[in-house]
Amino acid sequence: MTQPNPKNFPPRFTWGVATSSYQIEGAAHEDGRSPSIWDTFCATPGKVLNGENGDVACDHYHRLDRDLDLIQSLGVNAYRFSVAWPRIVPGGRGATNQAGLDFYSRVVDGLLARDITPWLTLYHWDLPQVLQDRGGWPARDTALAFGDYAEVVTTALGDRVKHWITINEPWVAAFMGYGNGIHAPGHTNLAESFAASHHLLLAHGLGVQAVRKNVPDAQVGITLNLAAAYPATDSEMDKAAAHRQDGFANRWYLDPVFGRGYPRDFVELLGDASPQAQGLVLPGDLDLIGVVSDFLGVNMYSRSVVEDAPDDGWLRARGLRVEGSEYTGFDWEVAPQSLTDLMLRLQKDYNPVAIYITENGASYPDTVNADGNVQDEARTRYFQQHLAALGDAITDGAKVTGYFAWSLMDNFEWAEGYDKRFGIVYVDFETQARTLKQSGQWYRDFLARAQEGQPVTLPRFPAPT
Ligand code: PNW
Repeated sequence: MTQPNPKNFPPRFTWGVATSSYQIEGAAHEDGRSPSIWDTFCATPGKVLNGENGDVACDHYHRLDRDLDLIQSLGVNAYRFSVAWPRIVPGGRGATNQAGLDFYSRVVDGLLARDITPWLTLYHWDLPQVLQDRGGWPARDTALAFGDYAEVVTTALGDRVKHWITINEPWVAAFMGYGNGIHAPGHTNLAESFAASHHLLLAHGLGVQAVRKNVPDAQVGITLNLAAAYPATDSEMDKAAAHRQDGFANRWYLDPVFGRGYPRDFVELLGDASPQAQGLVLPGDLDLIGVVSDFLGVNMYSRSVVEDAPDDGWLRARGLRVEGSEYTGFDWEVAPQSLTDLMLRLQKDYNPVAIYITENGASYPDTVNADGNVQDEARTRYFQQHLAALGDAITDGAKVTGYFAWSLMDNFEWAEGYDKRFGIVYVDFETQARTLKQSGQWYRDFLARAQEGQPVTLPRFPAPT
């Protein structure tokens, strides 16, 4: 079996676990939080598996201290979480809700007391519904409202939070929210989705500005979900299809964030649906989006293998299931080598100052055995293979400086409800009991070896049973 070598990771590497607000918090109607587009989407029949929602989720909002102990017991030195905009500015714009800020202040203080570095994501998809009612991400005003919200959060928490992620996965928020409609708010309009993508990137630029202004000693970046795209065959047609897929999933976001503007071939392909053709790219926008940031966050789960498909929609590319490959419970191909390829390609093509893997993980249908253990061999192997692949990329020159496993615990997996489990901690959603899975034990033991000889604080609490 492929085993990662802890020695391949440089000293002071950031090792963490990640979550997001709507997926874990619950307390959806408490302490002044207003509805987000996900509350609305979940309440719309047929949108989320089994009609489930995030009203309770992992009840993290009420179990904060125990969950922070759990995080500490893993021996991580960082924790990535997101702030729910509707808790902070329930009206989308305007008045601040102090109770919302107080909760995240407790999160941050609890982490710092345990010697864990907080990594704060400002937007992980829970847009206040009131802003969707005024047009959502396809409207430029939403980006401006995000700028105000970022101003509030950086002012309130910037004295203690020094690692900021502006936007999580603009591709998913834009395309799955407004293009294929699988995510909230469930619209299906290509032009709208590309308008949304431009305003999400604009929001990133405004977020960087707010962090720089209010937390000058902070590091700030964006998190993109990236998947290396490979042609199904060596044919020129399939190679061109893979290049289009790469434009769609990767270059559309990477190019502007690294100051190059939008990739011209893809603007052309989009035609009337491009933000340029819609007249949405205003003077100064590309400078704002391309402002130099401190790191690139990458969420990596899989790769895509595509063939030319002349009749298949506007992208004319079809993703293929790879014969003989292993697939996760989410039906995503397990493709660790593509992580090495992706990291080296980013280093070569974009030369980022630093790359953090802000999410990586796999979903499988876990069960608790009679002896109380969760033997998630497949997930354990997934982490081992991907960390080995990441170690290879670092050895070959990729400037990767951190890794966050997705996720700390099983949680509300968006359109899949509670059916898909990504946690290294098992959550019984009836009792809210948490059980460290075999993968979590492996990760904890691996981190102990990777951080050997480094200044780490040993957990003050025993691992929960
Ligand atoms: C990410 N895709 O979502 C999110 O950041 C997490 O909140 C989520 O739980 C996790 O991955 C697992 O799904 C993605 O279709 C959703 O390529 C869809 C895609 C990628 C990432």
